[in-house]
Amino acid sequence: MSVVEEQFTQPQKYVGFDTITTQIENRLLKRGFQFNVMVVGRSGLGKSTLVNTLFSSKLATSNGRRSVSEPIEKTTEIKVTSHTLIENNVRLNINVIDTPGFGDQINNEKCWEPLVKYIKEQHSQYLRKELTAQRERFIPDTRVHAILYFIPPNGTKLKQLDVLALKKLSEIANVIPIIAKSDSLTLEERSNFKKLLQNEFVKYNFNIYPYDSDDLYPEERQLNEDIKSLIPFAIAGSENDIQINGELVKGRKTKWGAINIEDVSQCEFVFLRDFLTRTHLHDLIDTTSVVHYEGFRSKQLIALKENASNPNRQSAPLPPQPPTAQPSQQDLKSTASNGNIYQSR
Ligand SMILES: Nc1nc2c(ncn2[C@@H]2O[C@H](COP(=O)(O)OP(=O)(O)O)[C@@H](O)[C@H]2O)c(=O)[nH]1
Ligand SMILES: [Mg+2]
Repeated sequence: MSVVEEQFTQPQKYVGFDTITTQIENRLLKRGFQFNVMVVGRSGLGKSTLVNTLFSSKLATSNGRRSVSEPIEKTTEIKVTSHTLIENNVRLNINVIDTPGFGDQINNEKCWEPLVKYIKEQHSQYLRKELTAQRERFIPDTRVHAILYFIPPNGTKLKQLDVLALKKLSEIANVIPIIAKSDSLTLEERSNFKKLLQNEFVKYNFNIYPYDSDDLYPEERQLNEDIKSLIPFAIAGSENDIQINGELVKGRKTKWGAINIEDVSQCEFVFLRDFLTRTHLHDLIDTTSVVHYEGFRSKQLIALKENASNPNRQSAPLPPQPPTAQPSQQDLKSTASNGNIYQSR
């Protein structure tokens, strides 16, 4: 066995390889980043509104109506919209995957199945591209990096539908549960409901993001612990600016009062936004690749190998090409047809 001896040497003259970090940064900036977020839950819980509030841009059509005569819009199929946001030279391309309201159908049994299928199809498509002889240098990434799961603010235990959906989805993607429309709860109700749901998550043993990992620094581990104590985030969303004490803020005004959604004493929207964009954006993308996709990939490759060594077996290892709901370049062009390049500060 050969032994490699490691020596640390400081070059006598400046060589310049320390610029590799800048070189990587420049390359990454040029390419931009891709973030795919899926919203899941019953219709009317504020899914589309929240996505728009999160990225301070109009990314999804919410069915907030301007007049009572306007029909309520419902998402009836999985719909992907693509947008590019630019902030200080960093280009973030966001795909929002809006899903039909859970529980809208007459038979709601297994209504999470199309979502599971969609997520697996993206993995499968990525794997196919990886396995081609002349693979693309950068495979377009449509894998779902985060699922925002909306729980109704009713203060009760999880319904069977939510238990099964959370279980299935958290096995294959990063699930972030949230209490929707939490402005309808008093602070005490909110805190009790949060505790109840945290106990439910433990009871059903859901694999809720963020995950423990050995290679975390102590401060990262502490941050994850703090976040876990906040999950499910109790949020309220609003696309409108309102006046509170002479100041223009994002909020909701009712007959009874006003809520400033960016005030952490009133709602946890800011914690969710910081978590998604400022502290865990890269980790969500990375975890999707190294945990969820990797799990899928190794299962498929093992099946492929078994099939090859046993030609009598009939099973097809890779699922067939996705028939629908796949954001083709054409779809992306048409859904982002109004040239949605947002400049946010
Ligand atoms: N009270 C309250 N209403 C909300 C909130 N978010 C959205 N809404 C309202 O709920 C309705 C449905 O919102 P929408 O985002 O279209 O729900 P979706 O069907 O889940 O996409 C609209 O009238 C919104 O203005 C919230 O946090 N609190
Ligand atoms: Mg919607």
